[in-house]
Amino acid sequence: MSLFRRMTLAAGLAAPLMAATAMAQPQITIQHGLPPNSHTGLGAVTFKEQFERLTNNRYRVVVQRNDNEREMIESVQIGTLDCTFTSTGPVGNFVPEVRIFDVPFLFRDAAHARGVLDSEIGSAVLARFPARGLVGVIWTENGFRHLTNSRREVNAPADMRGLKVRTMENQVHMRAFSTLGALPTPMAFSELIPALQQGTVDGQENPVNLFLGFRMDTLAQKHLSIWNYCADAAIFVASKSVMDSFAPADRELVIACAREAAQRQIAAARKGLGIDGDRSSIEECVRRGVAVAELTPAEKQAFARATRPVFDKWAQTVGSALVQKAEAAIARAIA
Ligand code: TK8
Repeated sequence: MSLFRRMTLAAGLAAPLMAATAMAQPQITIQHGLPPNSHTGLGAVTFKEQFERLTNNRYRVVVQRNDNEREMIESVQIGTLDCTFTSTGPVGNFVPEVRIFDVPFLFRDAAHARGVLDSEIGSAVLARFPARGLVGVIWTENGFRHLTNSRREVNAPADMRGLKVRTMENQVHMRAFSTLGALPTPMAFSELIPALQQGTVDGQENPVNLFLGFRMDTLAQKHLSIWNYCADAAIFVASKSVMDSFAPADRELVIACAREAAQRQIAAARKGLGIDGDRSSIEECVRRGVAVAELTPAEKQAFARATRPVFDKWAQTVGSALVQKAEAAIARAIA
């Protein structure tokens, strides 16, 4: 159990005492995985500002960082944490249908991914959360995940053979890497930087803005493949028991504030990546001496075909109606 988790539990135990003295202003805690100046930090702070303002400070919102996303979702599920902005990374372990958004090379670009998240597929997946004690309030974005490694340029499936790559604790991602002949090593984000420092993995995959923010280029990650492997959907997840305890009007405010926060988070996650013409993040990688391989549509299709069995495996774990809709989405993606 991490120090952070112990602190969260300690805060939970202290709650009844605090409630007696501070009945007037209940507290909501939101956790997210990255530093305050990141896109998730911006999302969490926006939620805090909006919710406190729109409720005339009837609530106090506390923002905390926790770089173990599985732990956050577990806490939200049992109700010791109120809500979180998380990537979909470990969410499929709680709501299996979410894994559709982890299927590799499913989405062509940000607009395609956004269209599917906002479509009935996105809503159908959110509808599966309450049965697991969670409320999937709104889809947001973490940015496309791209591969970096210390060993070689990667622009074809064969280049992946034997690469030891840190993945999230996500079965779909792990299977994608093993299907390509790489060696997936799942761990929480908190363990990633030490693993790169110690060279226990050759590579990792994350949005470019995270790669830059954590200076992974200084940790031997000299090769970057812009391959749009996964349009990392992120999500605002709230505890169902906490949401149920709110008056309907306050519940609506949670949703409205999460929507506002998501919009700012999405804009920050996309910044500099070539969407809307701003390529500053990719250019910064080049300036730092990273060898950037931007895969052509044909090269990406080779990866989409090579990882197609991952879709079939995913399909075994979810309902057939969702799979049919996803089939149509994937057909469009690799057509
Ligand atoms: C935090 C995520 C997370 C993920 C990971 O919201 O574990 O690689 O990418 O850090 O951004």
